[in-house]
Amino acid sequence: MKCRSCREPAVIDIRRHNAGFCRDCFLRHCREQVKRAVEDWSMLVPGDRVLVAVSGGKDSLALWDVLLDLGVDADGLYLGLGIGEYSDDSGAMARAYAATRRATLIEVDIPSEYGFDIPGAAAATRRVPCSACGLSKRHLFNQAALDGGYDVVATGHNLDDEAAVLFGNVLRWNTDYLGRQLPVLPAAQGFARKVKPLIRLGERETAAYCVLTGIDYIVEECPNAVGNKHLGYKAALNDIEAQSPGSKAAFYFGFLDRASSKFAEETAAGRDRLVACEGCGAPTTNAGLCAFCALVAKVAR
Ligand code: Q46
Ligand code: ZN
Repeated sequence: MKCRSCREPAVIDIRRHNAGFCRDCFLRHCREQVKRAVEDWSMLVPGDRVLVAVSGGKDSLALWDVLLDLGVDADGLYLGLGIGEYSDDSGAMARAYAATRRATLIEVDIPSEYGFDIPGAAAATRRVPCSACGLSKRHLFNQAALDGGYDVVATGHNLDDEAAVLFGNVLRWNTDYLGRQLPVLPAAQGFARKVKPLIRLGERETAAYCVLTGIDYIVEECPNAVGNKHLGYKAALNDIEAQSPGSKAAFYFGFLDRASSKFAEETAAGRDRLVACEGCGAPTTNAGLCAFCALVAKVAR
């Protein structure tokens, strides 16, 4: 197979584009896809200070790399989740990347700063680990952005992630989630803007990006991901994609173009119910403590 752009031998083929690319043209393609997502959705404006949520995995490191290459003022934020060896190794990858690019990496270590780790929080609250983890991440990313004067939090959700989340939300008709499943959520009182610049790239592409640019990333999945619903939805969509390349992108982008606005009212209604958390002041729909402060309090008990 030859590169679609320059006709040199291809190193990767992308079936949904029906195209192969050589190394340099592929890396350019990745940057163009990110640039296009950013422009199409007005994710960034000139002068924005961006905080990239960095896990040490392929997606977040590829995102940080592309944003830096595009000249975006982007620092990283790594959250120590206290998930054993997985956390040790992923933190090391994030630090090593930041050092090679001489980029700023902010670290928040949940066990030392809040007195719990994700497995412990899950056990104490009888939640599944990913639920305790997800709410902690959302809270702490937002808080770090506000504290650090950042305009935007950028996350490494890629096309496969977004299509799988959409699939799960459609299966259960979680209409309030569907209204919020957008590549950009504007800033609001107490919330930094949230953007997902990788929506036009699949995870095979972000992995190839890292391999071809020599970025070392943690290959192992978090041990808590094994057997979770999200991976099941991804596998189901991968089967469909293998039969019919382009289905995943058609599903997700079709939703954004033709259906997402239909759920906006429900999402706006949720926003109207926000009050300030009595513990930390963050906006929440709970009376009393926000979900994160309630989690901290419960684990302390
Ligand atoms: S890190 Fe956290 Fe993921 Fe691990 S505990 Fe679940 S949510 S699987 S992206
Ligand atoms: Zn709170």
